[in-house]
Amino acid sequence: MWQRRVGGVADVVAAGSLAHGGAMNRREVVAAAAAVAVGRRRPSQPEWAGWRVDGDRINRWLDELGRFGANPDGGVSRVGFGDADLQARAWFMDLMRSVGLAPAVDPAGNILAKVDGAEPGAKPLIFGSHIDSVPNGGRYDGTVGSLAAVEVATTLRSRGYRNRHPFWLAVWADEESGLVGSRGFLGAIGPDELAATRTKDREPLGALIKRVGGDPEAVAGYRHDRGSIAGYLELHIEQGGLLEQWGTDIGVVQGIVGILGFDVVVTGFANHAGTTPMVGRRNALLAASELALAVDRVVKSQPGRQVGTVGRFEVRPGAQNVIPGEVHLSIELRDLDMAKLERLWREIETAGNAIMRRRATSWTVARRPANVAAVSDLSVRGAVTEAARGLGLSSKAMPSGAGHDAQNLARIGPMGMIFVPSVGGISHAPKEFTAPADVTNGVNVLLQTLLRLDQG
Ligand code: HGY
Ligand code: MN
Ligand code: MN
Repeated sequence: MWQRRVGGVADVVAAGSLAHGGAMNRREVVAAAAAVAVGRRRPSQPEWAGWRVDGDRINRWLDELGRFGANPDGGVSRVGFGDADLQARAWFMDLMRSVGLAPAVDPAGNILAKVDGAEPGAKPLIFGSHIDSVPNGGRYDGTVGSLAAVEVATTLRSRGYRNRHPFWLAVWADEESGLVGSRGFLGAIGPDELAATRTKDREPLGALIKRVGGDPEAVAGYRHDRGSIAGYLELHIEQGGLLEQWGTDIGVVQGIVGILGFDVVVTGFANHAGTTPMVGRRNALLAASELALAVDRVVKSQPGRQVGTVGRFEVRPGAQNVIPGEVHLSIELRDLDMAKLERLWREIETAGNAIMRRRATSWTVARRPANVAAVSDLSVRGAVTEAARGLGLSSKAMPSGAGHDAQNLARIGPMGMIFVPSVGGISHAPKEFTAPADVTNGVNVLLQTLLRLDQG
C-alpha cells in the first residue's frame, strides 16, 4: 500500500492501488484517488505504452548502492549476510520506504515489498533480483534488477496506475552462494542446511538468516507452491558479451543453466619439504591440481555448451617449506541439461578416484544444493519481445550462462528474464559495467512487460 507523502488522501485510495505519488501535485493526487475509488483508473494500452521510467533516478540509485562494500578498484565486495550486505539491505529498505513501499523481511531473509492488487483473487506478479555480490565483484550484477523494481513501482505510482495483480518486489537473500533466499521462498531449505556452517561463513546459515531479520524457525513451514504466482520477472545484466557483439539492446532469456557445485577436500600428508624424499610423498596439492585438470578435460571431452570450473583452491598449511597436506577446492559444472551434468560429474568422480589412488591421497566431496536449470515461459518471452519492440529497441532470444533466482521462481510459475548488455562481457569482476542508457532501456522493458502481464 502506498501510504506515505499523501496525507489524508491515502485513506481515499483503495488498498493496493499504485494510484498516487510524490511526483504529482495535490490536485492530481486527489483526482487520481477519486478515480480509483470509483474504479475508473484502468488506463488504456495506448496510454501506458507511452510511459517511461526516470533513467537518471535509477542510475543515481545504482551509484548510491555501489558505495556499500566499495573497493578502490571500482567494484564491490558485498558477500551475502556480511556487514556490507547488511548495510546495503538497510539502505535499500529505506529507499523502498521513501517511495511509499512497505518492505518486510520474510522468514528466509528476503526483502519483500507487497502492493495489494485491485482484482480479488489475482495471484501476485513478482519482480526483483539481489544485491549481494561475489567477493571483488561488480556494481551491476543483481543491483540493476533490484533497483529497477523500485523504479518501476515509483513510475507506476506517479502515473496513478492501479495494478490488478498484487505486486511483490523482491530482493533475494544471498543469491551468490546458491540462490539461498529464493530456495527458502520455495520451501527448499531444510533443517540440515540451516544448521550447517558453509565453507565461507563462520556461523550456521540459520544464524545468518536471523541476522538479516529472517526467522529460521519459520523457514521449515514457509513455502510457495506451483501455481501460487501469476509470474516472475527479473531484469539483469547479461554478464557475457553476446548482446554487445550483436549490437542488440535487449536479451530475451530462453533458459537458465543448471549448476552442480561441490566442496572438495583433498588430504595427503604434510611433511618437511627438505628432509622428505620425492618418492613416496603424499602431496595434496599435486593430487588436487590433477583433479582440476581432470575437470577441464572431462567437460571439454563432449560436444555442447557445458562449462566446468575450479574457482576456489586453498593450500594448507600453505608454507614454502612444508609439503601441502590438504587442499580445499570447489568444483562447479553448468549446463541447461541436468542429466548431462550428472553424467559429467560421474566421470570426474571416476577420474578423481584414480588420481587419489595413484598419489596416495584421499578426497571428500560435499555436494551443494543444485541450482536446477529452467526454461522461461513462452508467453512471458513474448511479452518481453513486444515490450522491447514497442520501445523501439532491438531484441534477441538467448540462454543465460549465469545462474539466477529466476530459475527457482520458474518452478512455481511463469518466469521471464530481460538482459541488458555488459561492456566487454565482463562480470563478477570490478570492471563489470553497463552503460546508463542500457540500464534505462532495460528498466523500461521491465515496466512495459509488467504492464502487459498485469493487464493479462
Ligand atoms: O554464479 C552465477 O551464475 C550467478 O551470478 N549467481
Ligand atoms: Mn552473480
Ligand atoms: Mn546476479
